[in-house]
Amino acid sequence: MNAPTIVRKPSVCPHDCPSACALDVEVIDGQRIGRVHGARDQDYTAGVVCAKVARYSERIHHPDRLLHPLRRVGPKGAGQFERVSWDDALAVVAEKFNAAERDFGAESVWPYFYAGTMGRVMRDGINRLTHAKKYSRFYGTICVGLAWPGFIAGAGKIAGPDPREMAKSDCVVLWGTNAVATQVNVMTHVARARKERGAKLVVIDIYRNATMEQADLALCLRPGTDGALACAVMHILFRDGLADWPYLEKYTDDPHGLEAHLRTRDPVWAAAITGLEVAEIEAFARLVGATKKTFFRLGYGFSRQRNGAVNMHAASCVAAVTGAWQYEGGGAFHNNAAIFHWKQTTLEGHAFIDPATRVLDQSRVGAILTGDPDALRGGPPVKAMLIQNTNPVSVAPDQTRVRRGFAREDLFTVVHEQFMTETAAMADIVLPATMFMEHDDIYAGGGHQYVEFAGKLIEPPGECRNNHQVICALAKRLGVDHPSFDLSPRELAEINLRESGLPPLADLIEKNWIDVQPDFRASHFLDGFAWPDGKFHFHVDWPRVPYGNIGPVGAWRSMPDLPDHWNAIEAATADYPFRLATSPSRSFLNSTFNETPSSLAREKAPCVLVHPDDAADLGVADGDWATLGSPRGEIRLRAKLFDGVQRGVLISEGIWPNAAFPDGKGVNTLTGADPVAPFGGAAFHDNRVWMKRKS
Ligand SMILES: Nc1nc2c(c(=O)[nH]1)N[C@H]1C(S)=C(S)[C@@H](COP(=O)(O)OP(=O)(O)OC[C@H]3O[C@@H](n4cnc5c(=O)[nH]c(N)nc54)[C@H](O)[C@@H]3O)O[C@H]1N2
Ligand SMILES: Nc1nc2c(c(=O)[nH]1)N[C@H]1C(S)=C(S)[C@@H](COP(=O)(O)OP(=O)(O)OC[C@H]3O[C@@H](n4cnc5c(=O)[nH]c(N)nc54)[C@H](O)[C@@H]3O)O[C@H]1N2
Ligand code: SF4
Ligand SMILES: [Mo]
Repeated sequence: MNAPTIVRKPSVCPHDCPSACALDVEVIDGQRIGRVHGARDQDYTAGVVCAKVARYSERIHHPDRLLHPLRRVGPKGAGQFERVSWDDALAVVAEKFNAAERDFGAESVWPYFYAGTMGRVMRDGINRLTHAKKYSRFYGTICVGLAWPGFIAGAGKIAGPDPREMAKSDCVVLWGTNAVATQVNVMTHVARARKERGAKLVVIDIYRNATMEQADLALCLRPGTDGALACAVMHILFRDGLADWPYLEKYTDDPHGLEAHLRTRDPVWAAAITGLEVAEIEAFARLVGATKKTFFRLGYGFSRQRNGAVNMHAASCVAAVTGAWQYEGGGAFHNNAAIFHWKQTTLEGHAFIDPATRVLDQSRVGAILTGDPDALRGGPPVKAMLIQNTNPVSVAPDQTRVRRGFAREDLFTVVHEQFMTETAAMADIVLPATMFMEHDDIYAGGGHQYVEFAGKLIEPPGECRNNHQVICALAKRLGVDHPSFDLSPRELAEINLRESGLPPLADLIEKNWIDVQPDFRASHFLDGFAWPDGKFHFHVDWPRVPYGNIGPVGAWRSMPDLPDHWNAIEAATADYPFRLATSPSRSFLNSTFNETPSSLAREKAPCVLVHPDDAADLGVADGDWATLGSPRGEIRLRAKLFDGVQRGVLISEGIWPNAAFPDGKGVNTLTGADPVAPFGGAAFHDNRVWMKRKS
């Protein structure tokens, strides 16, 4: 027998992760995937990938992959399906979509997608069909809806210093991101700064996670209190002469107004709100005040609170008061979305858009499917859905309502998936999807500055088809006759790059990735911030922040105009005495990888971390079963005693399959889908709950 031939091929990790790693993949005999490595010669990835993607062969060659189209035969959600041909499956979809359109109007069809793949053609192409058919449009709020407006409020756009500059920093502040678990490459650059420059690492989080374990200064505060911390830090900077006045006068809107406003927001005030010691707050302020090259790496986690946008803005303001933005290795960075100037004109079929077509909020899928008139924005019920790259029955907030919605016998759903997820199990038609090494696409980093290409490396198994094929085939059957549905993924990628002013596809294919970081002056806003007046804004007129397409929602009228502790969170009460965060786990990526054996083995079982003193009060011992209840529902899981949280705070890591819980109810049973100010989104880490021992 011949030894297998292993060829190393370039690729890109498609998952919903700011790292968008450049990969170096072992392809065995041209048919199978072996070990996956990080590309060594791409300087952001720098040879490192997370363990779950290194073992991708487990996922791509998983015995449970969907291989054939299926049609439901039993009752909704019972999991009884029969195999059908692609032709028959697509014919049923077209018939049902057309029936919904005929009886309830085109807006009764709602294509629903998210970032299960970050490939631009495969992820965003669904919008072309939506717009061509005037179906209800999709407003993606679940992830960035709070963080992005919060960052734009100050700097004017989502961009900032080159993330590789973390390695040139004297102090890196990881604020509300568990980077060791969620974007491991950040730690590569932090490690360099520490090794080569003796840089300090500050971690601000609500529990002692793997990232905080590495910190020189660890600030473990109460959830939803980062605005108070940021205000007290800026108070100290002004008080102690550590504010950079020449910078403030030149680059910010109203430093004197800010200073006056912060006079009452002193460390004693913030200590009471955050649960931190005054000395900890003073030490943090002194460190960032004295260290000009401080890089504030602002994560998503701390924005997933009902005051999250305000807290994100407040944290970004600290870098303006110290003037850190001026220096290489300094400033505040959240995500690089704006540097790519994506124009999705052809890919998303912008020419087809009718602005009168309603837009429905992703996070409110439960309310929408159960007929809430406000969530439906006064329009018709949703009667049919096409779902790609997302698993709402598991990941969306207020799961009880989401499940009730998907269980409607009069709702027709088609789910295009790689696995029989909880959402696919509720479908009428299930279509098998390719994985990234089985199709072509282009990608861009959120946490870095590369545009990347990844080509098809192996043939898909069974009858799997890619998202683009399904969208184009459906368009044909639904009577859409437009050349944009006849293009190949490469042709669409080529057009997308050209419309965006990015390098041509041929260059990308040849080089694998292209660096589009703007120059130093632009990245550091040295010629002005992205507001018309060129200033960093301490004052925020929230409804005017250029973000969002359904207008202000929630409690936006009571949002503070200057950085503050905005008391909009689900504070604990006598009935719900704990605050629960549902933080990501290291070995799952949202609900992805919760099907691979090694990730499951590492994460073991769903559990809740509880402070030992709280556990003692409740009579709960390590490993006991516990019940958690929020105003939205109850779940059962094991308790784990853990002293790395403040009292009254609970953490449950990871989006486990709902079936991993004894009652089949997942963690999102507890989370709320009330639209969060200013423009909607989900406060996944902001839940008041009770906890009981359960024998
Ligand atoms: N392994 C793994 N990687 C992932 C994901 C995953 O599920 N697993 N998900 C991917 C996706 S879609 C995203 S958006 C990113 C998100 O990645 P991150 O930006 O890291 O955001 P989160 O993981 O939601 O939360 C980060 C940390 O913030 C903490 N936190 C919660 N509330 C507060 C608060 O009020 N204040 C402070 N200071 N901290 C708080 C959480 O407990 C958590 O430790 O990660 C991506 N990468
Ligand atoms: N409790 C709690 N809930 C959360 C969060 C939290 O922190 N706590 N985080 C929230 C966040 S930030 C996010 S972004 C959401 C994400 O939630 P989801 O959008 O559900 O996230 P993923 O698990 O990334 O991707 C979902 C599915 O996409 C499929 N998929 C991948 N590639 C393709 C493809 O090419 N084609 C097709 N058709 N399917 C594909 C995968 O098989 C997977 O089942 O979850 C949110 N939910
Ligand atoms: S760190 Fe993120 S981008 Fe990199 S391989 Fe892992 S999931 Fe993919
Ligand atoms: Mo996300």
